[in-house]
Order: sequence, then structure tokens, then C-alpha cells
Amino acid sequence: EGVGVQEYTALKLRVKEWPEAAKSKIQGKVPEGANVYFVPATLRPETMYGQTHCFVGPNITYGIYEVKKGQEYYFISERAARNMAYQSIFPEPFKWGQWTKVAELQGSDVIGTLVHAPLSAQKDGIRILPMESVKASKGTGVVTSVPSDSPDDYATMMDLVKKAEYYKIKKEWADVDILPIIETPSYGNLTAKFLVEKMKIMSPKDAKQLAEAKDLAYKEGFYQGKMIYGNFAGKSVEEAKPLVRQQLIDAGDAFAYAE
Ligand code: A2H
Repeated sequence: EGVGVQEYTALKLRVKEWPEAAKSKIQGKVPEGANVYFVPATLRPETMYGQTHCFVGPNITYGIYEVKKGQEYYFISERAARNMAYQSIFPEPFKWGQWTKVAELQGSDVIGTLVHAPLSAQKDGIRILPMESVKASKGTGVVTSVPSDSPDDYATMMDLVKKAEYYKIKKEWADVDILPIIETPSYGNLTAKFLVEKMKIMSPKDAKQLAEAKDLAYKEGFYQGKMIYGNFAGKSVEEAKPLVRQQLIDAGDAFAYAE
């Protein structure tokens, strides 16, 4: 990928309910009553109202890392934990470059976890689901899904709904209403759906086409998009993006993460 620094917004999705496979792996390692957060890295904080799921790579190894002893823990890739340690994201008593892993899990262990997603219109929570194209080498290895505006997320969601049995998930976990949050002149108010259908993308494995759709969606959304939902409805996406980001950070629901 490109040179230079990518400034992500790292969002904190609090676990409300673990599946059995995860429970047995964290028992005795994560204290009872502690908060564990899935931490996706996003470049589109203004879209967080539209979160419907959160994706992990089923074959990726993740860790649960201590942030505040007995109180706060992050579910992320080992690589992200190391990067965070060198960005002083883990507070005292951790020194720069230090981190503590309390448990290790596969993405497949956490499928079905229910998490609370900040700003999402899905107030009861969203589910952790599998996405084969998640890269262990990017961000935190956790991707929050916004199927209204991300073609990758939309294509993955459609596949999960269609093949719920194959993916060993409950269909209703995947089949969530898609909320229009941004209006654009060329693609309407469900940019990802529009592009995936127009370009006849049939599967999340159509990588080349999806890359093209992602480019188009990103440019149109950022430069021409207008918010039609949330605290900054009426503002342009360009204006709203830093405002939503700051609001999330001020609320303690997100932090800056760079790589
Ligand atoms: B974006 P860049 Cl609405 N593997 O967030 C695969 N994809 C990953 C990832 C990983 N390990 N980590 C982050 N990402 C996704 C929202 C969004 C995103 C929308 C539209 C476009 C979009 C909701 N998903 O990204 O390669 C995350 O998805 C298209 C650029 O570092 C993150 O932002 O440029 C984006 O890719 C980071 O991609």
C-alpha cells in the first residue's frame, strides 16, 4: 500500500454477550465485570451511524490486551497491539513499547458476539461476523461494517445473508436493515448498494471490481456527499467527518490510531 501515514479512528465496541467458544477461552483470564472492546479502525468515522455488523477474519489470531487492569481490555491483532504500545495508547502503568496480552483467540471463536456500537442506529447492539478479506496486516484486523457506504461491507453482508448456513451463523444476525446516512448526486443514498448492483458484483471475492467500487464510493462520498442522518445532518461529509470523529473521541468512544 501507499507510503505515508494513515490516520484511523479506532472505535470502541463494548462486548455485551460472548458466544460459548469465546467464553471458554477467556475464562479466568479476563476478570468478571471487566469491559472488553472490539476495536475496528476506520477512515470514515462520519458513517458510524450506519454500523450493522463488525467483521473479523475467521482464520486470524487475535489477542485480548489489557488497557486498565481488571477494567478495560481491547480485542485486536497482535500487530495492532504492538503499534498501539508505541503510540502510548495503553496508559500507565504501561511504559512506551509495553503491552500485556491476557488471552488469545481465533476470529472464528468470536463469531456471534454481541457488541454495543457507538452512534449506530442498532441500539440493541450488532454482531461480530466473519469476513474472509480482512487483512491481518492492516489496521487492527477488526472492521466495522457500514453496508450503506462501503461496497466491501455490502457485498460481504449479502453473501452472509445468502449463505448463512455455510458460514454457520444465524441468518437474522446478518440480515439487518441498511440505513441511508449519506446522499450523493451520482449514487443516491445507498452508495454501496448502487455501485455493487450497477457493476454486477456478485461476491465479496470480486476483489478487482470491489477495489474500483470502493474508489468511486470514497471519492463521491467524500467530495459530493451530504449527511442525511445524525447530529450533523445537512452538512457536507467533508465538514461532518472531523466533527463526528471529535465527538466520538470526546465521549471516550474512540481514539486516534496511526500506521
Ligand atoms: B472503512 P485503507 Cl463506510 N482489512 O471503514 C480489510 N479492510 C480493512 C481493515 C483490514 N484489516 N481495516 C480497516 N479496513 C477497512 C468504513 C468504511 C471504510 C466505509 C467506506 C470505505 C471504507 C466502514 N467499513 O474504506 O486500506 C475499513 O473500512 C475504504 C477506504 O487503510 C477502513 O475504513 O485505506 C478502510 O478499510 C481502511 O483502508
